[in-house]
Amino acid sequence: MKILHTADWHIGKKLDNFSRLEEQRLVLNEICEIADQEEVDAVVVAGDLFDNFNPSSESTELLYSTLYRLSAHGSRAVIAIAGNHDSPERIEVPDALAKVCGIIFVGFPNAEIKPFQTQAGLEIVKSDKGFIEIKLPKSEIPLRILHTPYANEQRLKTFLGLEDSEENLRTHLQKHWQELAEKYLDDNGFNLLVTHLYVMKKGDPAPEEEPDEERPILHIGGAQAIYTENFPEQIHYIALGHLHRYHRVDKMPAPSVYSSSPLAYSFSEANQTKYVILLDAEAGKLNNYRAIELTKGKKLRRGKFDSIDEAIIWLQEHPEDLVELTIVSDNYLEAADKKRLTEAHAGLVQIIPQIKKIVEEGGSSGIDLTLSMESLFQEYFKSKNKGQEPSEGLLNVFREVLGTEE
Ligand SMILES: [Mn+2]
Repeated sequence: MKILHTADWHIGKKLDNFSRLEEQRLVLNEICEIADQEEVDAVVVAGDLFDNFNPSSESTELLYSTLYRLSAHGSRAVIAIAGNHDSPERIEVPDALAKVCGIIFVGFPNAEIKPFQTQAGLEIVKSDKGFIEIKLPKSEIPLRILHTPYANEQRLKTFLGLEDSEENLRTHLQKHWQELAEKYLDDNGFNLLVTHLYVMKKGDPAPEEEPDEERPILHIGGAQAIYTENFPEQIHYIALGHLHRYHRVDKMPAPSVYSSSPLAYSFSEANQTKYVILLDAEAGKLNNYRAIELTKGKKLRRGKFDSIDEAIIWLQEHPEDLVELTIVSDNYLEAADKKRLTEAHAGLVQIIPQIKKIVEEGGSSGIDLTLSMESLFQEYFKSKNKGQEPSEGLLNVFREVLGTEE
């Protein structure tokens, strides 16, 4: 049995003002082609299908048409769960139509999927809260899936009857999974758990380079973090979504893997290669899994220069990329320089001015009112801008305002 694991499509996501929809179209097409070439039996999309709760009609169309292609006319199981960016209600809306094609949407934790059968011979043979067993047309062995969409505390309270505290979240999910595992899982099938959560190996440091919005909420003590030791040992593979970097979190009790998002969605992901994961499975075990590199979409590139001319040369060397540029200088970045930079590159997302000089915060010695108006302005500007000197251009404007320009 072959299973494809992907996650964090974030359809409709923009990088600042830059739409990524065309790149998404290309990379999702690439994923469909991989599924066909590898003749996979099932596809698991581990959450954050859309980037926001109210996706545009273009985004919706792209999600549905992609999942439909992946379903191969109801012969391939496609299971898509909600992430923290998805509206769980909205994810489940097309359910009645989706099932005809073998597409299973899971919006809420603990959802119970009503059994169905497609004309191509795909069938849900068992179902419980948070669990399905699928009979696939081309596979002898059943595929069992424990499905847990993103669950914040609110959703967990509502759908799992959770009370407070972080320990409760972990123990509650552990107990929930354990009960399902004992009831339904043995080595006569392949057992997969799919979830959209922040998962770490207990004791490991938290990953640093992650998009801000996917970081765990630390002020509630990392309440969203689930430990790999919370997964039941009957599971053969844990398909994760949420963090955008490809990595295996742990190998015990089974490989728990973040597949990565298909595109780099923030500059913190600038140097990452993106993948989908192909599983080769049989009854009772995972033979192996392989990360297949995705090649479509723009590169995100970060550059840092202290000369505008050098920055422009570098920008012109990378015309196809989306770029974040840091300009190191003594002074405020002049409008004219900013203009030269933006005109040099169509994909310049952000210019970050970085001031070299950091003047130590001296004790406030009072204001010397005998100084000239211009000196007072310079002192004021420096005090408001971390010691940065006003540029000559700005001083000229100031002089003009004062009417003292020669
Ligand atoms: Mn997420």
